Amino acid sequence: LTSIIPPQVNLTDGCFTAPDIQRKSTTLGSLAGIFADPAAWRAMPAELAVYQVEMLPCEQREGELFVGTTHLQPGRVGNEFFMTRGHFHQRPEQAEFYFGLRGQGLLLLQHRDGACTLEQVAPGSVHHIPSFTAHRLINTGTEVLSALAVWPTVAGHNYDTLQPQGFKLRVFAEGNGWKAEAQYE
Ligand code: PAN
Ligand code: ZN
Repeated sequence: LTSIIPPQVNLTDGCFTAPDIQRKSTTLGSLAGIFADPAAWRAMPAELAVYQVEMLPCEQREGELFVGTTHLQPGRVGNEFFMTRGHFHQRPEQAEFYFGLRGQGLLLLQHRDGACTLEQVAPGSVHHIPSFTAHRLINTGTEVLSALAVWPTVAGHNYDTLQPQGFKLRVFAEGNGWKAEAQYE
């Protein structure tokens, strides 16, 4: 019997070593309508990479799981921290786990009833994203925020449900910290 070398993930930064790893970069230019201050967004370079997702390939059938890492750069658009687009799952009952590995930030959860919660993301933090809950990572720190995620391959992404209003809560820099502001009722 022989043994195989599995893919490796560096748990201090979430970087994978695997021949067939898939990577997707999201630029500031592709995040139109996401940040609160459109003038500040327009004044910044569109080609700037705000976050990169790397994940292991997996067959997208019922019961299977994806694993991947989001690397979210530090930065702001105006006073608002860099963040992921955020989504409900296409199959909204599908849950997910996030694990903080590097950097400091927040996980914004918007529940089915519209209530929002913020969880502190830091190395070692474990985040259960329940069914029917939209989620977004926010980098409130000065270094890259990296979070590992595990989610069902059938979950999919639904970016439309949150539009046009977006999440009910936004997070802005205040002094050396942050403040959250409700956007609408
Ligand atoms: C993550 C996210 C990743 C990028 O893998 O897809 O952080 O965020 P957006 O998809 O909102 O741009 C995940 O939650 N998958 O389900
Ligand atoms: Zn998700």
